[in-house]
Amino acid sequence: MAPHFILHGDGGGLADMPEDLRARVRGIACGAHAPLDAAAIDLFPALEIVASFGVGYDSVDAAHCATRGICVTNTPDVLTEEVADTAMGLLLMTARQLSAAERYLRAGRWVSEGPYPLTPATLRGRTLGILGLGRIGKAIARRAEAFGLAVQYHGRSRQADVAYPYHDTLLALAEACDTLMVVAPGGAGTQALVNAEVLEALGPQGLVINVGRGTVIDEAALVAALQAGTIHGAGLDVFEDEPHVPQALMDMERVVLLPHVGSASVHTRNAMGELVADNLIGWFRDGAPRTPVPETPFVKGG
Ligand code: NAP
Ligand code: 8YV
Repeated sequence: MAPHFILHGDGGGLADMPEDLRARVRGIACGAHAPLDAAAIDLFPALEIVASFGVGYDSVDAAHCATRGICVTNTPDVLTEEVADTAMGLLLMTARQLSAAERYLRAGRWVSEGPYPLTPATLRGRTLGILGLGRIGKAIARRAEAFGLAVQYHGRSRQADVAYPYHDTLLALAEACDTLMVVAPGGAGTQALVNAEVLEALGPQGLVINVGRGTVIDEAALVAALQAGTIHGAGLDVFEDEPHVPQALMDMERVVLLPHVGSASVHTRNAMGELVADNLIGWFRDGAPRTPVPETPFVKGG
């Protein structure tokens, strides 16, 4: 099959591309690891589309793209179930200290010291508060119901298609639950929403799981709350400054840390990659991308 595109660049610095080449670039495929701010976007005067590899697109200045008529696309739906699976795994690992228990076995301590200590925390009897009951949040909620957990949620608006109790502030949600599942997008609107007050409201049995974006939690406040016993534990797949994880979190046994693997199976990453390609092909061949973000609902030439 003939290639659809002439490819340039391999994730290196955009500013390092020769100016005459930048002038000809009409589409960019990118991931969250390579932020595209307004200055980077404006290096490409002929740019028509930014196809982002991921559902969260806080790393792309979509508002700026909108002002230039540049279409931004993301990869919704194809990763929803995978990320929800990861979120439930992380919750279970955190409540029952499963990675610490495995480290104990591998270190030979089952043989030398006897059974692993009983875990102070359990999923039994917990109420799961979901911050961001969107596509992934709802898939997590369905799984949580099957695990016997009560589900409540907060977002900017009530969701019409679910009957879970809604709280119009995050603090009210935290006061009503002991387990907080963060699956809201990053960006200015959610920056440090989960702060010291919210963590305190969860109480000493509190668990915080984050599969959304690291920036949604005030990481310093989280470290302080864990160190002081204000909450019991945390399970984190995302961090403020990836791939850097604060040593204070690394040092805590009641914290489970994953290297942003929510969608990271071959199956799901292939589906995401295909959607990136379909968006680019859709734009250049048919004039309409498959999954534009709400800020740029553009069709080509219109
Ligand atoms: P989605 O369907 O758009 O859901 C996002 C939810 O967040 C919506 O329910 C929205 O509700 C809520 N929300 C948005 N802004 C908010 C705010 N300022 N305050 C409170 N709630 C807010 O997106 P999705 O497909 O479920 O993906 C959610 C996020 O998961 C992505 O943006 C990404 O950051 C993260 N993610 C992480 C991984 C990973 O590997 N860990 C993988 C995929 C996705 P309202 O509009 O009513 O506020
Ligand atoms: C990816 C994600 O790991 O979709 C998202 O928002 O965070 C993950 O699925 C990431 O986008 C890869 O760059």
